[in-house]
Amino acid sequence: MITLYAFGSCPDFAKGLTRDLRVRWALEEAGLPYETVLIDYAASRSSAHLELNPFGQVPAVQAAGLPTFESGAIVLQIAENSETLLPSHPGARAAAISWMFAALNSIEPMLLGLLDADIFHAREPWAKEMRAAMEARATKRLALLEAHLENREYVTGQFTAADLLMTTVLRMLRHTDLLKRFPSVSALKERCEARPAFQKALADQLSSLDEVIGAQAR
Ligand SMILES: N[C@@H](CCC(=O)N[C@@H](CS)C(=O)NCC(=O)O)C(=O)O
Repeated sequence: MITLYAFGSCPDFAKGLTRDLRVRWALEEAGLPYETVLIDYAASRSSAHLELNPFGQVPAVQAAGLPTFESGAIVLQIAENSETLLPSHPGARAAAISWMFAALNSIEPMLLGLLDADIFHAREPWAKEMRAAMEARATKRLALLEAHLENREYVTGQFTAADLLMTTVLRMLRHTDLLKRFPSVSALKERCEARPAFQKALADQLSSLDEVIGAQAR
């Protein structure tokens, strides 16, 4: 059985965004059953959780006694057993892995600056000053993604774990209207969010946020 560690509560702005969604979605696409252990902040700093994720973060996963952390690593591990998420053809596989890392290393950091300015540090005096620079940085990178996607339905031509990660990254901009400037990027996100596996993962995540945190998480 695969065990996923996720938060049992989070601020409203983070509902539907926390990174366990990536893992839930990948598990749904791969058709793998899993159980969820919901933790709170105190549990995330416990020595038991730090064994699973040295940064005290979620998601973390245990499968067959092996702990994995970092959402990208977990999704890659799940994808290894799913032709949908990671095609076996060497060219398609190389492209999918490249784009998985691109979503997490070349797009996500560019978008997180806007979350910092608008949400995490919104009350800091410097947040307003940095916002324009953060938006310009995100816009530049999204414009290149838009150009890549102009004649493609998915980042590598067919749906893979790269689209899954890219979609969860793009969702971080939902408090802005920035994506409206990028029709192909928006279309990719909407196409992926329409997948039944995404809908199921999102519904499960949102309903888990209302559950009482289990004693086993402490
Ligand atoms: N690079 C990590 C980031 C994980 C991360 O930032 N997790 C957030 C929830 S989405 C978290 O645990 N925040 C609480 C904290 O950092 O203490 C990954 O992709 O798994």
